[in-house]
Amino acid sequence: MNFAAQAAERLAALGRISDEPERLTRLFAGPGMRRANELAGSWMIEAGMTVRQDAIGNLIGHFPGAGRKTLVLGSHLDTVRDAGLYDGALGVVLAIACAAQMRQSGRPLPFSLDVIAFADEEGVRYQSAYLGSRAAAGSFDPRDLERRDAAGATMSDAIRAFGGDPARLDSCRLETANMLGYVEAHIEQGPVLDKAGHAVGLVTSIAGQTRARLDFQGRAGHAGTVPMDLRQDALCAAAQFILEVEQCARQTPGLAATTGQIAVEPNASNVIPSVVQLSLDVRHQADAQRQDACRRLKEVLNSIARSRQIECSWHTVQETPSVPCSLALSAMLREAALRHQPGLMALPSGAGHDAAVMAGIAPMAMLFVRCRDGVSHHPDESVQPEDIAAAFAVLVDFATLLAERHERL
Ligand code: HGY
Ligand code: MN
Ligand code: MN
Repeated sequence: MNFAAQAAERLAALGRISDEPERLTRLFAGPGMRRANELAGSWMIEAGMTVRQDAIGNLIGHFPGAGRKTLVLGSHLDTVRDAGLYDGALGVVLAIACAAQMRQSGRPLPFSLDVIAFADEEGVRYQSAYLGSRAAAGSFDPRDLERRDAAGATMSDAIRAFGGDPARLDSCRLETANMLGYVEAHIEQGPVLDKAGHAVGLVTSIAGQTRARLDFQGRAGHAGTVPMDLRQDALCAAAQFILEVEQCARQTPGLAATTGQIAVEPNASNVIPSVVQLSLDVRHQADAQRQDACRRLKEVLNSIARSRQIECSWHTVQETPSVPCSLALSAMLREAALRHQPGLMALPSGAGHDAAVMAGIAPMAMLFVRCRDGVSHHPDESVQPEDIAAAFAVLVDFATLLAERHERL
């Protein structure tokens, strides 16, 4: 079977593994992740790798090579709610296939090859992204273990129930002294490559992110009897803030800001809302710009609180700095890509990736793969088989170039 057909079959198989019956949702340490790890683990073994699952649930395939160095390839197997087939899974399928190809080539590999399927890049279940890669990079915050999901289960209980060990997350830390680098292939999740007619592209940097939770505390009341000028309506305050966030992002070049989640109490049609909880996601390639935008939004929040006599509070849940890709690894990725595509674009990633965390412990590079109309985080996510084949060829050529030149890194 050719690689593209195998990849399509494997992505479809992963797409059928979900925590929800009607749509693809595979969350950290859930039943879907267990089955996805089993399936991807079987592919790693087929590729000639030894396989282990670490204490947080990362799946790690190891292909021994000569020498002490290790190249790490990977992406994530968790998804958002109602996800597409390719975000994360494509990078894992490509990495396993690249390892299999390097083994089948018969040429001895001058470094070991690890493939990691990270346990939680999206952060959907516990509102804290990159749990798997943070554990692997040694930057996991143990206080996160006490976070509770929507059902009230703590992260540590979820890890234990999954078969992991929350008391031994230090053991997830990768050996970095001999790590050549981390390279991730991932769909672009934007329209740039599609508009340019390019199958693959090179990533220059990954945007920094601020994820926050905003609480609005107003006063419940009867929808029919409380006069409009005497209300402390938490939902109206939140609605005003949401539009201010949109305006701030529209007016700040390069800023993306999103309020994706909202919870309203008591959530009854005839009661003035008393409590609202809102998520906020702010991103920019330049950290100073992102931080300045957050400062301005905090001022807006305080002004709304005063004018509406609402208590508002901002809780920063997670901050991830903008990270540049390794010039040396990217140059090799560029050389490999130009063998398969006459022109090559280099573009920043507005989306976050485990690569942003791995950049903290090793040189990092990313290969973007075109996705139709840039649609992602949606079941309409779509990648052409020939683009998957192109990405595979680039990744194999990159690993081959690295095998020839790794001493010069
Ligand atoms: O949200 C993101 O940027 C990524 O898809 N987790
Ligand atoms: Mn995603
Ligand atoms: Mn992703």
